[in-house]
Amino acid sequence: MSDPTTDIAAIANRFETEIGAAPDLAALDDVRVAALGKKGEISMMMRGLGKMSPDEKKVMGPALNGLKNTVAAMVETRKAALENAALDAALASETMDMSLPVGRKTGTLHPVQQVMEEMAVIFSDMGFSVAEGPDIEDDFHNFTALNFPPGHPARDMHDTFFMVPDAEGIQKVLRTHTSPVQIRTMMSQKPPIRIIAPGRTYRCDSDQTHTPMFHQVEGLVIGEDIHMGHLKGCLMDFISAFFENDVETRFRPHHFPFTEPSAEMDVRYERDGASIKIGSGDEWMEILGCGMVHPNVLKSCGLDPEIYQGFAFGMGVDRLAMLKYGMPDLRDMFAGDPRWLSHYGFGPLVQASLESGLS
Ligand code: 2U9
Repeated sequence: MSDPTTDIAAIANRFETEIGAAPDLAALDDVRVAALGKKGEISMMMRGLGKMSPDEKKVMGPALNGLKNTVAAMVETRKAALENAALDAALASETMDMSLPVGRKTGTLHPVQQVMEEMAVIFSDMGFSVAEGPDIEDDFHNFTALNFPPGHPARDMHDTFFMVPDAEGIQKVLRTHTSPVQIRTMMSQKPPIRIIAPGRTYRCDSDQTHTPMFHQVEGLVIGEDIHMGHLKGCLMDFISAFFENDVETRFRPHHFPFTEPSAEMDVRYERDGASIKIGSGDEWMEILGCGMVHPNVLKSCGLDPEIYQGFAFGMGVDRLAMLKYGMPDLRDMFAGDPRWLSHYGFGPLVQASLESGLS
């Protein structure tokens, strides 16, 4: 009778050859099942241990266990090699030459981004710089410093998103306007100040004309001799430059907590079929809010209202983008549909400028 351990070595050799020859993962798995599966050759041999004499078991038990472990290890090694080879092949066939010129499908600049850049170009030309601040604000910068005293009803009108209070019980908010940026600027910079603050703002409001996240551009000018005439001239010039057209405007008294006096600016417009023409016509449309900075706001920022005055304004970018570029529905703006973006988006490599045209 032949030595059973010699047979085991022969079986190990045979499986080694089959495993090494398996051309892919599926073929390798067939070999594994044939050896180690429930009815595989090695599993069946191990089942036979029960019928052996104690002496035979002593020899064959460890030998068969060794065979099982050796074949399992060979399968794992071959599997890793086949997986690596598959990855190498995929990497070789899917290479991308990053130095090639961009193809037909480039991304586009969102109209809101385009409009914010156009505004920055117009205001830079008037000597403004761009200021930014955090989207998550504290109560002082978003409300108190802007002359919204605690408990004031105007706070409720802002439909504020409140954050979960932190360990010290301080509750921050998602800024409801970009005005806290101007507060931060006044507290850290000495006048004269001439800034615009573009950015995202948030209010818990969602319907046909409101999205919970929207964009504003606000502006602030502070000096020692700033008056309402500066405000009117600046905003009239801005609107004509923005609509690339002479635009007739009017100012109506209004109320904001942070400005006194306050006004809203309307522009003339007319309907031309389904589209709207801004600049002339028989109808008026509200386009922005503005006013002289309230003395309480100046005081909150450590400025003496007897020495300094200024004007401020705020406008909704999303609505201005719709008016200028004719998008019919506000909600499509932030749906992320690539067809909408390729239709209304702007070339990412074209910079808005007053010389070459804004849009
Ligand atoms: C400081 C002082 C005053 C910013 C202003 C408005 C008027 C205004 C709205 C326009 C459309 C918001 O997006 S909208 O709903 N804004 O009407 N904003 S004055 O006044 C400030 C800001 C900061 C320190």
